[in-house]
Amino acid sequence: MNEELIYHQQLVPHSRTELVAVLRDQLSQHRFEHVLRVEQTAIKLAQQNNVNLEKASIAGLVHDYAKQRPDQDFITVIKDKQMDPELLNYGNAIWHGIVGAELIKTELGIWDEDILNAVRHHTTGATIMSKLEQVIYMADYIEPGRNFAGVQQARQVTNQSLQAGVSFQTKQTLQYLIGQNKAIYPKTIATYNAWVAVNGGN
Ligand code: DGI
Ligand code: FE
Ligand code: FE
Repeated sequence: MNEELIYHQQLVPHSRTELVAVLRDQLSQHRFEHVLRVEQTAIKLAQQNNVNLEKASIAGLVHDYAKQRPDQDFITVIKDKQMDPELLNYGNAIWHGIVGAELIKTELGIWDEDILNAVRHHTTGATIMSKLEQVIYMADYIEPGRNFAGVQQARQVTNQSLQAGVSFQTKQTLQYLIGQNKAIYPKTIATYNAWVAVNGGN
């Protein structure tokens, strides 16, 4: 059964229904349906891990808000806000979360840093992640529409322990990216070192 939360906390100047309508307008049908599944998965993980449900709903809905924006929109924000110039060596995969969070502030009126950090870090993770950030990182990976090899194990591990899920995904994603000869964004490596590598580098 789907949770349709009523927002009470003034984290967003819209009702959930209005926010959903904005997302339907911004995203393809395929991406929109992904976002709704991430929201529901995030709410479930939030319930299991004592995380604010309203934040989980909002962050789940908006995490891919900027995914279908043209590259130039991100490049403009990176330059205007003097974000890390290293970002310019990457593309939409890295930008839609980290840079997309800036668009979410001005365009959706969401200024809660906990929600914004969950969006920023949903692709690369981060060395230190709040429970909400962990919930969104995992919900994006295990939502019921995902069907890559290993997703069942990812769901089981995450249901046992949110942190173990973060570690599992971090390792799998890095292995996958290396297998594809992709450039690894330095924060992705930092996430791996913090969440997967054995203490002290031994
Ligand atoms: O936006 P989604 O498709 O729902 O999922 P996502 O935001 O987790 O991932 C977007 C893509 O980013 C996915 O294909 C994996 C890729 N990715 C994650 N970390 C890195 C990365 N790509 C590069 N090149 N470097 C990274 O460090
Ligand atoms: Fe994403
Ligand atoms: Fe996503």
